[in-house]
Amino acid sequence: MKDTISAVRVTPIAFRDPPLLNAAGIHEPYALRSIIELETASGLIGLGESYGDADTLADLERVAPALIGLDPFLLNELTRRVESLTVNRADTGLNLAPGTHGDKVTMRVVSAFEVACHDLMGQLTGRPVHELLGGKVRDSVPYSAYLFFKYAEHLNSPYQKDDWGEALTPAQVVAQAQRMIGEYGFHSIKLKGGALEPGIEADTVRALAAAFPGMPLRIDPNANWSVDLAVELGEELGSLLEYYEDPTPTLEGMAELHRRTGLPLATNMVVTSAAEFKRNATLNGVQVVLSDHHYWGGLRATQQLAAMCGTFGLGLSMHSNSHLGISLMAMTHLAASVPNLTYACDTHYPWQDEEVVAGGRIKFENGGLKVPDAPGLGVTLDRDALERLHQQYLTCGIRRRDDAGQMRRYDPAFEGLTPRFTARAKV
Ligand code: GKR
Ligand code: MG
Repeated sequence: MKDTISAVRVTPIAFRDPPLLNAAGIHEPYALRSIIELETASGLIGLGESYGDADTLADLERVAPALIGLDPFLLNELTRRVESLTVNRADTGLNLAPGTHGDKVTMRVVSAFEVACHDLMGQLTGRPVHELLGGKVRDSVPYSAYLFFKYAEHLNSPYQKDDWGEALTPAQVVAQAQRMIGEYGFHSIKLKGGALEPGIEADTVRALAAAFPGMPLRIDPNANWSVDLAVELGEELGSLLEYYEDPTPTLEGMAELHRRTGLPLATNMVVTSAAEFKRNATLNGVQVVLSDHHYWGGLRATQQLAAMCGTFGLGLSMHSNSHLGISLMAMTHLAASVPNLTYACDTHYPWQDEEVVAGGRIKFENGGLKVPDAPGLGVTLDRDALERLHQQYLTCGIRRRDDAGQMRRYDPAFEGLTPRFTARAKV
């Protein structure tokens, strides 16, 4: 049946987010997302989820009217219409969220609507999204336990305290891992680094390796270590790591690190576009690319990235920012359809306790998500939850993610310079 888009809705939401530490500072008490609905003439609704910062919302709203009348199968036409209405800007986004950078406006708007078009195509054909992408090559998509150093509570916020408690020492992070792995069954670990004194982070990697022998382990300091420090810690920790994620800034810095250590390096910071992919092919800065359909141009463009990784002999993994269930299901369909996505994907999902999809929180089984076979993405909206999270957006006062500004509430002198650490503290 031929159907066309008759209404487009973009709803900003805010959901609770714990005080997680990273290279840029600390998570604010609420994370922002946009929920995209493409309604068709026959009454179907295709869903998407994207960033919720003010710039992304404005870009999505500007394009929305131009999608009326579009056949959701015509993705090339979708791209043409988005391109005609969006302009890439100077790169001012948060360094840790490359998808929000000004130079990715067109790609992230295409991505947001492309996922919702896939949901519609699936509903129109009675096929799950993974079948539109070639079919699943795995029945369950594995995710990793994403650990963070964290404070016990937020300052000056109605959402102050989560039940995970403080994690500022190796023992506390091991306890966090035990709980997360116990509850979700994950079979690999990612530790967000670049936040505390590097010696503590190195001790934490060693403590995790001792507590979970043989479990694949990654650390991601988000480019907050100088090359020399990354070499020193890489030589110490390398044998414990599955891959070493963005320890040091720039492709050139990563290339030097790889030359000096031989370690496999991964990134979601320095290979975030086709142009950077090309430069990496010359420099050999990273050997594993972390995909993210929210800014690579959607599900099909991420499959093309996977093919390029295959051609250039690079590994492929997937990273995330704070997100809810529509993103999680899009990631799952995509990951299920990519044969060379051989690492467990990241997800922030265990850090959230709210949801916007009907049925509430999506359940992991044995560290993975069963790939749904229902038409489309396989999720629908809980309208009451959408309204509640939208009201939370209206009252929370946050309009752009600002981890450094949030950190200045705790430490007014915090500058958030990168790389912040050039050596471990002398003992
Ligand atoms: O949520 O603090 C965070 C992460 O650091 C996120 O912003 C990163 O984009 O998880 C991401 C990563 O792998 O770098
Ligand atoms: Mg990363």
